Amino acid sequence: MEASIPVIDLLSPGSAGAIADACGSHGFFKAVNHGMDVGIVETLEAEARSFFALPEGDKLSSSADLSKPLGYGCRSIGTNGDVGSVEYLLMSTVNSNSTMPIALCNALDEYMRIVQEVAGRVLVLMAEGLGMVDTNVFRGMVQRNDSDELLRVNHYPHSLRLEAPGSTGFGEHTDPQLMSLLRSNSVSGLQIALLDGTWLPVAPDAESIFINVGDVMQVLTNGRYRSVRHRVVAQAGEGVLSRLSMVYFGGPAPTEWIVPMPNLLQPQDTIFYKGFWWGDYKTAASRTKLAACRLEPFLLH
Ligand code: GA4
Repeated sequence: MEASIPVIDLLSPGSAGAIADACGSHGFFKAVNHGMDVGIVETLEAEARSFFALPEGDKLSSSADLSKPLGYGCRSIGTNGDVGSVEYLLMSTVNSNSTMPIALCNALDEYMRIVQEVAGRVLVLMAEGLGMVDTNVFRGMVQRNDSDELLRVNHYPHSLRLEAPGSTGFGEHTDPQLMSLLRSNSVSGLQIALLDGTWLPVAPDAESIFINVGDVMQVLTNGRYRSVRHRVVAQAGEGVLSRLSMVYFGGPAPTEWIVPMPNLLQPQDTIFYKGFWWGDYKTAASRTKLAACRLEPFLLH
């Protein structure tokens, strides 16, 4: 297998096939020609940076209306003792009457709007690459009124890294949803695990976006697309900039039954996973440690 990150031009005629290959081999790829509005991305980056520059008390109180585990967080990830040298904002789309700075709310709303559109296009290509007749099937799952979409803005300040030298930024894990779409500034740190377990650093690229396959997609495709383990390693150097990333997570509705899709199976195929409701999977996931193999209880073989 190629020890480099697949790069896919979303506008090229062969993009669906290239995406299917990348999702099978790496569960990850970099997308260029994605059409995300640069102004909207940069506005959110600037607003998020101003927010993270506020005193800790202000950050906590200004997101207190977002109920746990959503809102502003610092050092602790999830609710089961995981820590990282990271602070973040985590929110679902339904986030109207927030007490966060209005300019930040607007920037988040605008970003959510454009990221949903790009994620939708990528999900269509992911279905097309599998030869599915209904190429809307994945997009439809994450774009229902009750779909479980999340947006996370992660900041890796030098101060937190110095507080805990040698610490990880964000520990290794797979994402539970169908797919995630990440955009970061030009500061490195992201790594993905290859099939043989080695970690491959992902060169940052503020102009591109990065897509990773999540657990639900692995199940729906009966393992043809691979949910990739990834992590962010805090950098030893003292650059001027700190890493800032924004990640969209495309999850289904709580009532969606997740099982290998019959139209992707041949009669002779082995079925690898038991089905589950997304709502139950999410609840179970929230009780696990970050690094846990959350699909293990659903493996049939
Ligand atoms: C990993 C992917 C997303 O960031 C996230 C994370 C969630 C959280 O921060 O609350 C979890 C983690 C993530 C999976 C296991 C549990 C829940 C932290 C954690 C230890 C928002 C998500 O959906 O799952």
